[in-house]
Parts: sequence; structure tokens; C-alpha cells
Amino acid sequence: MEQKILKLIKKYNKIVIARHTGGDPDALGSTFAMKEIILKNFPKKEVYVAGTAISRFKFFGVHDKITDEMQDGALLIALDIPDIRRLDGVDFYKFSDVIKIDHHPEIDKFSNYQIVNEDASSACELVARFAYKCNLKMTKHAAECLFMGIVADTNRFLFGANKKETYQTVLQLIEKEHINPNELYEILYKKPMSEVRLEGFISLNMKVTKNGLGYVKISDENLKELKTTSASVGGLMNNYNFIDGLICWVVFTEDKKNNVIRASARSRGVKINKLFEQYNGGGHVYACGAKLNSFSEANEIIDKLDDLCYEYHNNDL
Ligand SMILES: [Mn+2]
Repeated sequence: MEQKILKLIKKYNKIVIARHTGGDPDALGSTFAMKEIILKNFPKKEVYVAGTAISRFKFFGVHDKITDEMQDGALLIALDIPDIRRLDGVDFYKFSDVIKIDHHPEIDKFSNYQIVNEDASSACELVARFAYKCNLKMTKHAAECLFMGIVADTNRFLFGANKKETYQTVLQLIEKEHINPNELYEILYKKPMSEVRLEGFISLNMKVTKNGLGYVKISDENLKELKTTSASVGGLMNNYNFIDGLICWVVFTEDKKNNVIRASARSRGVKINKLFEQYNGGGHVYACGAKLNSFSEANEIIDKLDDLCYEYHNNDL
């Protein structure tokens, strides 16, 4: 498949690379690295990166404003995205061909040229493996982007920590591209005090059911007091892992600007993606999100997640 994908990339002069809405380091890292790799190897191509800019992650690169002209008859490379609906900044139906490289459970099969590997740590790992397998030249900055995506999606090698392919990929990035992980960690993990206080708020206010579900609701008023926004919650979710008695945790945050309640959930064993798909959301088996209409929908999710936790314990015993 790698060779087929490379052939398709070679065929097109105009290429747009896109990822899921709410860009995270894996989504940003994979798209910008892919752009640089293509340009390094095929400098004459026009390559654009779609998506809303994420101010915190300027390091990765500058997004392009995608016009009809850029999309018409062009090749779309969709990275870190399992469904058409959540593609950020492109009109899927304008493109002539689509390549998909992703590590989420598949939702839409929208490409015949795809690498979908749920066992991979990240889209960045898959892009790195693709590049090395095809003997493509890499840039140092592309390697840095890829490293950061792997680090972020594995939460510094906590998730999927037994997979040797992830370490092999990182070793290649360090050996061949001479990246310096220490410098990159600062870009990923330096955070404002307001975020630390938000983390404290979640810790203090998390209610835990006897089935091991933790949940917190954060109102707009709370966010104002904490001098932060609903967008900050997602990045903190992984911090509640490895807590005794907690197997699933969910945070609901009021997003007044968009008039939704953002739900973000993580799990250490209970499969939660199907439930979130029912609420117009989704994600990974153990890491999901959704945008809800109200806190009463949040209460429904709390009840259903608690049931899942109950079932999980009782199947396990
Ligand atoms: Mn990812």
C-alpha cells in the first residue's frame, strides 16, 4: 500500500493535507510533517495544510486558507481522522482522489488508498513509517513534528507502551534526523498557571461513583473564575490516569461561545467509543469526546457510563 500511496502523491501536482477538527499535536504534527516530506522530495508540487490554527501550537507550521481552486481536482491526504464529518477546513467532495492514514477505529471508509492501523500509537508514527519505508527524504523539522505527535498521543509513552514499533520509529527519528527530544518537551508541556489551577479544580470537584466512574461539570462561571476556557480541558484529561478506584472519567465543560457542552472522557478498560458515537461524538475506544446540547445530556452520559463501568467490573470478576 505504501508504494501505491507514493505513486498517487507523485501523480498529483496539487495536494491538500487535512486532519480532524480541534487539532492536537498528532493531527498537526502529521499534517505539517507530511507537507514538508512531500516538498523535500518533490519541490515543484503545490502542497497546502488545511484546518483552523491552534495558537498554542504555532511550532508545527502555518495553516493555509483553502480555496475552491486549491481543492478542485486536487489530491486530499487525510491524516489522523476516521470520518468525513470531522475533517477540518476542506470540502471532501471537491477532491479527485483521497489518501487516508489513521490510527482511529475506522468510521467511514472513504479512501481506497489507506493505511489504517489501530495498533499504531499515532498518525505521526504511521507517517514516519510510511516515509522511511518509501525511502523518502525527511527534514529535521518534520521529524520534530512527528516525534511530538507520537509523544502526545502516547502521553509520553504511557499508552501502548509495549509496542516496539513506536520505539523503533522514535529511534529512527533521533538517529537519522538528529532531533533533540528535551527541547521539544518544553514546547509540548510548558503550561500557564491557569491550566494548573483548572487541573486542581477538576481534581477537587471530581465525583466518583462506586463503580469507578469519575465525573465533573464545569460551568462558564467556573471557567471565568479560573481565567481559562473550555478548550483547555482536553489536554488535561490524561492526567487522571492511574488513580486507584477510577476506571473511567469524564469532564463536561460549558462552551458558551459555541453554545455547547463539551464532553471529554478517558477510560482504563471500559470501552466507551460506541456510547459517544450515539451523542454525535466519538474518538478512540478509550478516549472520546462529544459536543452536547445541554447538561441534561451530560447526566444521561454519566448514567450510561456508570452502567458500563458496572458491567465492566462484573464481567471482570
Ligand atoms: Mn492521533
